[in-house]
Parts: sequence; structure tokens; C-alpha cells
Amino acid sequence: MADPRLLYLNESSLKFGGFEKRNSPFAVLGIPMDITSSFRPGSRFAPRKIREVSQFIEFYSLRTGVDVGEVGFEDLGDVVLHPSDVEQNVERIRDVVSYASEKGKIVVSMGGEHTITVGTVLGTKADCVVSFDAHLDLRDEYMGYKFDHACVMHRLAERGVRIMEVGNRAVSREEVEYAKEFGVPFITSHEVNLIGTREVAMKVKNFLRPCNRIYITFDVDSVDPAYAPGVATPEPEGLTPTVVLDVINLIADSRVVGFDVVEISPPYDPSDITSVLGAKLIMETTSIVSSSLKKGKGEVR
Ligand SMILES: [Mn+2]
Repeated sequence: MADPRLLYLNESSLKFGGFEKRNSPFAVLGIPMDITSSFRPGSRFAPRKIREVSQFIEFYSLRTGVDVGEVGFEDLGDVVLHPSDVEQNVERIRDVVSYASEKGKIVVSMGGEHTITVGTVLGTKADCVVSFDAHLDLRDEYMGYKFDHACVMHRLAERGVRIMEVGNRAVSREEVEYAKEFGVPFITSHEVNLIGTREVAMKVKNFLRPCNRIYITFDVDSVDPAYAPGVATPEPEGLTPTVVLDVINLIADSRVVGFDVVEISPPYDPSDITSVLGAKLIMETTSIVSSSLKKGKGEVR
């Protein structure tokens, strides 16, 4: 009998990058959940749009010399979601991700709103998360609700996951106090600009030293709206895509068990450039993780 967790999976006819490589170490999942977005909804359309634009990008990485076209992906399709029950969706996401993760896959998720990351991190059993985000997402609740896109990192931190955040610039006092009290280090986008790529990477690397299973989440609003206008909550003074990927190139190693690209809202991205950036983040991060798997960098899982 098929694994019951697969009831929640709807195989997509359009595969990410056109790949159907079942023996690839990388599994792609679409997670079109868009329920709590407070400003510009539409991230439920992002998995389909990212798959569409990914048909037209190059898959050879100059940054690492890895041909991601050879590594390929197994695109598992989209998680089937309840139209309004976020908590149940987080459980479904955790179930499907755990299925792929237990098979030894590095799970690449395309959101959807950032709340999906609660499910993907729990599904991969990651002990550490590096989050690129304009926001800290450390609120305990947002308007009385705990499974909101503004509370993602709080939900994970309270479950014992260690978190470091990068590129932040839109925060509440409550979140900063929580970060200090419970030890969630963060590097603001201003600090990133002041200290530069290498020093940022060094700080993140130090944070990651005791970790066994690393998860990376790209809230695309971490990138400046000039590069990534089509996001749910755009925020000025962001990072450049180059800085984000250069930092990843210095920190990602064979301990990475999953990563995601979230918060892209295609209805607010008429030129598709934000979705192209999403596809590129996936392509380059895959090349970086893949090259470290080959070199055996980092701890053995
Ligand atoms: Mn955000």
C-alpha cells in the first residue's frame, strides 16, 4: 500500500526546470499556501510561476562550476492544502517533507507564505535554521493568531530549533526583545552592508558550528524591492541577490537538509523578475550544496 502521507501530494505536470530525475539528491515541492498574508496576497501562485520561468534559465553555475542540469531534481509536485486551516496545513507539509527527507532527499520547497517553513523545518528535523528575511517573524502571535506569517521563527524557536537571521530591517520592539532574551542572533541589512559578505558569512558559520542538520529559508523580501518587487510585504533597504548567494556559497555545506523560497507574489510581479530570482536562488543554492556533497565539506550526516 502507498504511504498514507502521499495522499497530500498532487503531482504537477510541469516539472521544475523540466527535470524528472528520480535519483537526484534534491526533491522539489510546491507549497501553495497563502492564507495569512497581511498585505499583498498571491503567493499561492508562486510554485506554478517559478516552475514556468525555471524552464528558461541556465543551470550551469559559474559560482561553483557545478552543472545543476546534471544533478537535476525530482519534482514531487504540490502539497494539497486545506483552503483555510493553517495548522492542519503545517501538519500536512511536515508529513510530506518528512517522507522525502527520510528517503535521504534534500528538500527544496517553493512557497507559499513563510508559514510553510514551520512545516518544512519540522519535516526535515533540522536543528538549525538560517533565515534571510526583511522581518524577524518572531512575534508570539499576530492579532491573536499563532500560525501567522509574522510568527514563523517564534514557532520554531519555542520547539528548540536554533535560529539565525540575516537582512532584517522591519521589526517590532517585542521581536527584538525576544531575540535578545532567547538568543536568536540577527544581522540587519545595514550591518550586512557595513561589514560585508565575508564577515557575515563568518558570523553565520560560527553559529552553525554545533549544528547537525541545517535548513536555509529565503524570504525573498530579504532582497531589495528594486531586485524583487513581487513579494507579499516589500521593504526598502534590502540585500542584493549577489550578497545573499555569496554568503550562501561561504556557509552552505553537506549538513544542509533542506531550503525554501517563500513570499513571492506573482500577481504583484508583472515582469516575472521576482519569480526568476526565486528560480535562480534554487539553482545556485543547489549547485553550492551539491558541490559540498561532492567535496564532503562539513560534518557527515
Ligand atoms: Mn518577510
